[in-house]
Formats: sequence, C-alpha cells, structure tokens
Amino acid sequence: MHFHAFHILLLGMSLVREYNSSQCTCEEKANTCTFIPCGIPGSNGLPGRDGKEGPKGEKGELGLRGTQGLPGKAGPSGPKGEKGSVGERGPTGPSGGQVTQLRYHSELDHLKTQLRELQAQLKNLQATFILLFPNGMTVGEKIFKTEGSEGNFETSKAACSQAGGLLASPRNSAENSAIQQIAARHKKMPFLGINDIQTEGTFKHLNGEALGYSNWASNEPNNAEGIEDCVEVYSSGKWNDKSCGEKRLIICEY
Ligand code: MAN
Ligand code: CA
Ligand code: CA
Repeated sequence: MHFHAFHILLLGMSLVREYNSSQCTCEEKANTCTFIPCGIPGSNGLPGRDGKEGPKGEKGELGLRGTQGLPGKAGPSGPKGEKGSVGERGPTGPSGGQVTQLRYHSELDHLKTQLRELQAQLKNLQATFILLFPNGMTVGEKIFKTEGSEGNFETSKAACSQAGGLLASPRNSAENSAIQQIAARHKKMPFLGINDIQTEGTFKHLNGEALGYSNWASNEPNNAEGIEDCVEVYSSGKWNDKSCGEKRLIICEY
C-alpha cells in the first residue's frame, strides 16, 4: 500500500513539472524557452458560481453631526435675582426757579391762545354789530332785520322773500322782544308773518305751522274792522289783528 502511494506521489510531481514548463509566457521564457512555441490564448470560460457570503465587516466610522433640533419649551422662571448696584447719577434737574419759569411759559402760551380766540370773537361781534345795528338783532340762530321801509302784508312778505328771508314770525318771547326793539328804534309797527286768511279765527305762520307762541293784546284778535286777518305789533310788544292792506314796517327774519 505504501509503495503504491509513493509511485502516485512521484507521478503527481512529474505532472506538475510538465505543467509549469508549458505554462510560461513568451516574454518570461524568451531566453530559456526559445523552441517552445506559444499558442493563441483561448477564450475566457463562463463565470464561476457565486462565492459564499463573506464575514461581517468592521464597524464604520462615526457619521457627520446632524442639524440643530427645535428649541425646547421654556423652563419655569428662576428665583428673583439680587438687587443691582446703584446706577450712575443722572443729570442735574431744573432748579426750583427754573420750574417756576417753565410753568410760567406754559401758562403764558395758554393765555396767548385764549387771547387769540377772544380777539377773533370780538372781531365777529364788531362785524355783527356794524351789520345789524340799528336795523337788526340776533336771537339764537335767527337774525331779524329791517331796511326801514314799509309795505302792506303782501308787499312786506314779497320784500323779505326777495331778500332771501321771511316776514318776521316770532316763535317765543325772546324773538318777539327782538322784533319789538327793532320796531321801537324806527318808531313804527310791523306786520308779522302770521295770519288767519285761510280760516277766520285760526292764525298760522306762513309755512302753515300752528301758533305755539302768541302775545295777543287783551280782547284780541277781534276781527274788528270787518276783516282783520293780519297781525301788527304794538310798541308794548303785544299783538293786534289788523287789516292786511295797512302799511307797516317790514322786518324780515333770516
Ligand atoms: C282798532 C283796531 C282793531 C283793534 C281795536 C282795539 O279798532 O286797531 O284792530 O282791535 O282798535 O281797540
Ligand atoms: Ca280775521
Ligand atoms: Ca283787532
């Protein structure tokens, strides 16, 4: 058995030697294998079967740092800090005298503003006085004014309308008093914008408004002289119904 194995070994060695001498390349064996011709290389064989799965690789290097995360919720407030040190001294404030002076200037500015307002009001009053004296008067928002001329009820009414107003028609004692004063300056009686032309005994304003205020003399209106449908104002301020055809001082209201 041993002998047989030895011969197999020798045969294997001679085969390996034979194989090595025929495997040399042309370049390598240029000097030694001059008489061994190199054949044309054969084409590659098919790829071998996939090898077995290799062992697990080593742990990789540490990765790059990630981006910053979102801020967390605010924590509970900490305990109160210690009192800080005393700050730098501030600039010197105005002296008592300077304070008084500042107050004085502020008051002076206020007074100047008030004076300007008063001057404007005075100018307005002067203008009103020049325009209205002795022919007019203001009562609230209303202005009563005469040109000193006279007319019967119809012509008086037309004159006031032409001037952009209405024949004076008092709604209260203040207005009646103003009409009375203007009339007194001219020593004439005026007609009012009040009449009972439409319905005898029912006096109304020109716009059809019923009388809310009246100042009849005693026993008036009496429709005494046949037809008395218009209203004159006595110097006392009292009213009397009178014939519309009479001529009276024209006082208008605006
Ligand atoms: C005259 C007229 C009348 C008036 C009476 C008052 O007759 O003026 O309108 O009523 O006087 O006495
Ligand atoms: Ca009448
Ligand atoms: Ca009368």
